[in-house]
Amino acid sequence: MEVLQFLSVFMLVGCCFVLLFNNGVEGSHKIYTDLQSKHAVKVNQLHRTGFHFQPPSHWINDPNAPMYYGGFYHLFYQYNPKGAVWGNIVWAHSVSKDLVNWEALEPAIYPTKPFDINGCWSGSATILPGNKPIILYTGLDTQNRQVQNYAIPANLSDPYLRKWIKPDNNPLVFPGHGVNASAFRDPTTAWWADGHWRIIVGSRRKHRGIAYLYRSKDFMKWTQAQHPLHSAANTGMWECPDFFPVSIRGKNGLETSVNGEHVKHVLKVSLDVTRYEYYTVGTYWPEIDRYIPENTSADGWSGMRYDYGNFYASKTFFDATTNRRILWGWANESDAVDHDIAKGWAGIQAIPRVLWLDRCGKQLLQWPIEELESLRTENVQWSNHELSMGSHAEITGITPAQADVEVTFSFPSLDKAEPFDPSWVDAQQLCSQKGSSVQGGVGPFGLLTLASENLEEYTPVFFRVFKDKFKHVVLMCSDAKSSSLKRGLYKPSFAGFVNVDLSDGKLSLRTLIDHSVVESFGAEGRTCITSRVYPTLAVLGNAHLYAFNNGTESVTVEKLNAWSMKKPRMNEEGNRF
Ligand code: DQQ
Repeated sequence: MEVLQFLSVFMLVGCCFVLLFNNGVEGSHKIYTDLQSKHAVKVNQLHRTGFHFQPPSHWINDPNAPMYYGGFYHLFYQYNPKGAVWGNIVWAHSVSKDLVNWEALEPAIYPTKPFDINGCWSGSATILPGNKPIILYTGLDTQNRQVQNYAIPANLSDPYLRKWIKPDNNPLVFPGHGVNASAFRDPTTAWWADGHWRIIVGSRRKHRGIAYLYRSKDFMKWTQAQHPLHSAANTGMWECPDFFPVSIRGKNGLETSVNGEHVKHVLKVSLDVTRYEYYTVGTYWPEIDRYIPENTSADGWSGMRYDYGNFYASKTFFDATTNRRILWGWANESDAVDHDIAKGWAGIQAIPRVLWLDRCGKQLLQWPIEELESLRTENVQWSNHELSMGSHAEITGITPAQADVEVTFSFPSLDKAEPFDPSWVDAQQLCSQKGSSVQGGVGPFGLLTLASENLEEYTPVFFRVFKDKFKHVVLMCSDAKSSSLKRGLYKPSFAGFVNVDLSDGKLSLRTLIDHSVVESFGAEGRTCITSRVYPTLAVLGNAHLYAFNNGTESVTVEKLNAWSMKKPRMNEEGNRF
């Protein structure tokens, strides 16, 4: 009893501390009042990325309202123009012709009105009939309530959409009766069904994560539906929900309002409590406005993830010009706040990914947009290169700190796979126990990325195959444990299981390496992991790349194709299309 009392007091004090610390506003980002307006004196280039999306300096977080309009891809994002930690947030805006080269424009939305004076937080774009974009975003009003506002372009004939108007009939949506006004944010792209537009807004009631549903005939007057579109117990605040249809056949994306026989739906939520996301695949019935996940989609902490690493607040959009559904996600830092201040910047966006439903209908597949391949330059190829137990072979002839690597490994048999203990449900924990250097049977094998010459530092991305009673279990890891000699960094052993058929004795891996980010796609995009790492020795020209095998079964690099990656135009001053 005493222990229970102690725990409740402890939790109560903890909650008060969190609320006080956040100025009473329940927002998910830590607030450093003394640092948020500290301009970067100098931007440290060492760990800046070569081909990932980032502004020239300061803090970025969530991607907002991605869309295609007027011949340009538009990306907005949460940005602090005054410092390298979260704060002073505005909607920064960039445009691109190819999702690879970017030009920065003036911020599109920033606090000016009573309905957003305390913050312009995340939101989404909808293209209304007549090709008219409209943005819905969360404003923090004069009382710090989270309300949903809209903004429209001042001039539709400007393909850059430089100026946005926030009309005075805002906010469109107030937190209704019983809705927690400090946990009510991140409206989705709207979809049209049964004569109404619909959106969902992320929230929570106590510990239950909720996607509140709103309907409107004219996009201006919104009514809260009697019940949420979906909710799940004990998942905490749902940030940045995303809800969209996927085709049950083929790779083509679908416009957000499409539904029918050949369609399933995906609901993704970002869990504020731990900063990871999960998604479910299910069915949406517009007549009753219910979404029900399939029984193969765990709806909670053990759910499927787009990415098992640094990847949060993601958002998709439908690119009608190429029929793709494209995913953007924020690859947050893993270093400490004083490092961010010293760097003068924090946060990047992961490479945009095409996303579609796997043939089995149970999970999504993801792959970097093909436009990225335009940056590939020097190329090295291997075929049938055997990796005996305990060996590592250097991949030379490209720039290992800025590279794109595609590799297929094969193994003659699975007989030596280690036994799987069914209590191993947590992939990350398993990866941290059985790292890349602990000998296994089939695996660990993979790549040692951002490695120093004598392996004082390296970020291994690898597979390890286990034998369960009736099937094989494949673990994929991106392990930051040995990524840097620097202290005080978060160095997680990110990992996920890979649902893949091993009957052909092969496993493939694609890894994008970019100075402080290693973004990996296992088994054709079945499991993806992004790690943010900060090597001290394995930097720039001193970084190395190896293929390795630490399993007793020999493994062959059946095919390897690796490229140095060029730097695109990336939001620099004077960069004009
Ligand atoms: N970031 C935004 C919020 C969102 C959170 C504020 C997720 O709208 O819930 O910058 O990272």
